[in-house]
Amino acid sequence: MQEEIFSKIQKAVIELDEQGLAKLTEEVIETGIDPVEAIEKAYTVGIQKVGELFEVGDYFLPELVKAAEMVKEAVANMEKLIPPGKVTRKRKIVIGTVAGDIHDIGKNLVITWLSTRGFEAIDIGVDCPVDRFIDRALEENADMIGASCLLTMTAPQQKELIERIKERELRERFRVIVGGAAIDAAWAEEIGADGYARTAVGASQLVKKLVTEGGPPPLPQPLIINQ
Ligand code: B1M
Repeated sequence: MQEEIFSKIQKAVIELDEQGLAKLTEEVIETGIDPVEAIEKAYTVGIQKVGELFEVGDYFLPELVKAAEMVKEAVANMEKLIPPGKVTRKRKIVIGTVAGDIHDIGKNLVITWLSTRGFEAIDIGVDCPVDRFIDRALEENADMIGASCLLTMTAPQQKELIERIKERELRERFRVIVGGAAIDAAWAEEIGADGYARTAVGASQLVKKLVTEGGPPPLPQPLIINQ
């Protein structure tokens, strides 16, 4: 039954069926399906398929925007159901999407997961110049900075962020983690990040690991959570 609902959700996202999706989201909530599983196996898969249709030219920007809005709303409703977890000490992490990039669904999920795991995740939005990450992290007295990136073209911004932190002589002050569909673990290593996670759930595990066993920044090798 769960698998059936998940495939209906994927179909509703792909077919841009707004009303159908809203009903299915209600069904997920009412039947008590695990929201984490629903986000990962249904909504995320649906929006990824829309991305593939966009890539091959079957869908255009308006379809991409509509699907994204539908998924964003549904995911926001689902996120309210994720139970809070426990961590021993509350740490702060400033998170944004890099300059030139306005994708925020994944970043928002990372923030939700971190918040539900007891971390204080401060959202600095999208299209963030490197100094915005650093200034806000200083203002908030944060422990970590997280940069999300979905476009190959803007991945160098993550590198620039680390370079700028070094230039401002703050590299030993902040741990820096990177993620987003445009990058991978090898890139994280190349640019000298302290950690990389492939998914939002992975990001919460990564932050927890960095807090408990990471050592002071910069780490000689990034911690990688490839799940
Ligand atoms: Co855009 N887009 N888009 N788009 N879009 C992609 C990324 C693309 C792969 C689509 C494609 O061509 N197949 C492609 C990028 C190609 C590339 O560079 N490699 C692309 C393009 C080209 C563009 C435009 C340039 C299109 C145009 O204008 N011609 C434009 C760029 C605008 C800009 O940013 N300047 C554009 C615009 C848009 C919309 C506005 C329409 C919309 C975004 C709406 C929004 O975010 N509010 C959109 C969407 C929806 C997508 C796709 C279809 C879906 C992205 C998404 O939300 N995925 C995407 C295709 C795809 O990814 N297959 C695509 C679901 C989300 C849950 O996953 O964001 O990957 P994701 O996040 C994951 C992980 O990556 C990870 O955790 C999340 C959950 O597990 N993660 C982190 C993310 N951040 C992390 C940070 C961490 C750790 C983990 O630590 C800090």
